[in-house]
Amino acid sequence: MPLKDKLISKLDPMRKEVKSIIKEHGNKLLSDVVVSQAYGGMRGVKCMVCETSELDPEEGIRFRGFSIPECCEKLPKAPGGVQPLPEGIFHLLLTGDLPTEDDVKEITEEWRKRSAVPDYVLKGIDALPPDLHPMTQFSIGILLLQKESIFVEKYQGGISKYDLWDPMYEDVMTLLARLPRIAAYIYRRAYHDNKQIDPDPKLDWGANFAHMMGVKNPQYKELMRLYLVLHCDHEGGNVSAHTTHLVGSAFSDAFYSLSAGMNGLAGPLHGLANQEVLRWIMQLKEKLGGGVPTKEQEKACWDTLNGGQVIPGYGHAVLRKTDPRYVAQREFCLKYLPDDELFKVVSLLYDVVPPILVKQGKAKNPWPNVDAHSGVIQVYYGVDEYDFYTVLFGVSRALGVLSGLVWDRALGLSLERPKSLTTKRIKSMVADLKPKA
Ligand code: NMX
Ligand code: MLT
Repeated sequence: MPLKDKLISKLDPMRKEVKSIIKEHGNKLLSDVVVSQAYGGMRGVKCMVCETSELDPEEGIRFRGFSIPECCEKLPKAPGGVQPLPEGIFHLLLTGDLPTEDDVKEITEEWRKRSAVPDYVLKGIDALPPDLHPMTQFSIGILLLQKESIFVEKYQGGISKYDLWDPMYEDVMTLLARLPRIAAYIYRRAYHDNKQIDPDPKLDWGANFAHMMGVKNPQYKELMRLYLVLHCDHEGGNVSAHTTHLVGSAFSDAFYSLSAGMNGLAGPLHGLANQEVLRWIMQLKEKLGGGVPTKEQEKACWDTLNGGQVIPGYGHAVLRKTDPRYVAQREFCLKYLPDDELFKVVSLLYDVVPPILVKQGKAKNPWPNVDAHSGVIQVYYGVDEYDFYTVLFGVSRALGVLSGLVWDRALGLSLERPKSLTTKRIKSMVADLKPKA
């Protein structure tokens, strides 16, 4: 069944289920909120809905119920490849079903048909300073695509809010189709004298992205597929997903919503940590002049902590174990680049950093997250321009947050508008508030 028809077949049952949950259980308590959570980034407050994935603090992410190892095993591969295809994870996130080989072929073809980036978008990017941060260029590139939003056209034409998922789906498919070209264009312009590489219509979405970036090693195509699967979604509360969802809740279209989400991803406590990890490791290597004795690594960690900074790539707002996305990348390295010097540094840091964070006693999770590992693999394949790494993350994250946007509109989710309090108001309330049991 074509992707859109499959989605349509899921809409009514899901809408009915949600309606009946709200009707029968709408006034039941999901979460209490204590004062420290209001000041502390709402950590742990269960107050939003995301259908595409769910994060368990001890196990890590499950995409529509499937763990990372299960996705790596069950999702279709490219001919001759062993890594899962991003088209497959998109199918899973959007429909909740594992795709067949034909399902992923259909998505590859659909994205290929929609992939031509209008000239004014490329010209708009050309007008930016080439050394403007790639994430800023990426966010602007996404916004420039907004001119063709079908969602806006339909909204202005007068459409029922229950049908808005349809033009949202159309925009989402077009946006995803064009993202690799925009990202690769920014990359080649910033770091390769603007020598652009035309797309190859025979390639799948991830492989074509790798091709347009200009990395010759065929293994990089496999890495790109895995990378785009691993970073795609991390339930609804992370900054990029939450921002995309929040902006979308005002019926802003997919372009506005994703661009906003990408601006959140560009923060060093979120996606930009992947560039910061590499910067930190390279500074460390420079200080050590080649050798990497453990004592020096320890000192570098303490210097960072004593300087009031975070060790990038470690810690997490929800996870309390090593991130399975870190593990999947480590397995890739053990298979393809076991003797790489930077991989060895990353492995050594895995031994050194957690005990130090435990000793410092602040971080609730001393273990590495996804960003601790991704950059060194890029360097191995020649992509050593760290400032670009968060764009790679962004192309992948779009798969999850845009699937989420389609479901937000399909389920008729409301404008997001929580209640805020002033400190004065909280002070006036605290005497009468009960402590959490
Ligand atoms: N290095 C040093 N201190 C840390 C670290 C770290 N890696 N992680 C947490 N802490 C500190 C944190 O700054 C806080 O300090 P303070 O009490 O002075 O404010 C304290 O430990 C408690 O923080 P947590 O409750 O453990 O973590 P929180 O949920 O607030 O923040 C992160 C989560 C991810 C923002 C935090 O762990 C961090 O800054 N990590 C480094 C940056 C990073 O790798 N971000 C990428 C996350 C994954 N992603 O892709 O988005
Ligand atoms: C993510 O992938 O979004 C990060 O791990 C951050 C998070 O989940 O909060």
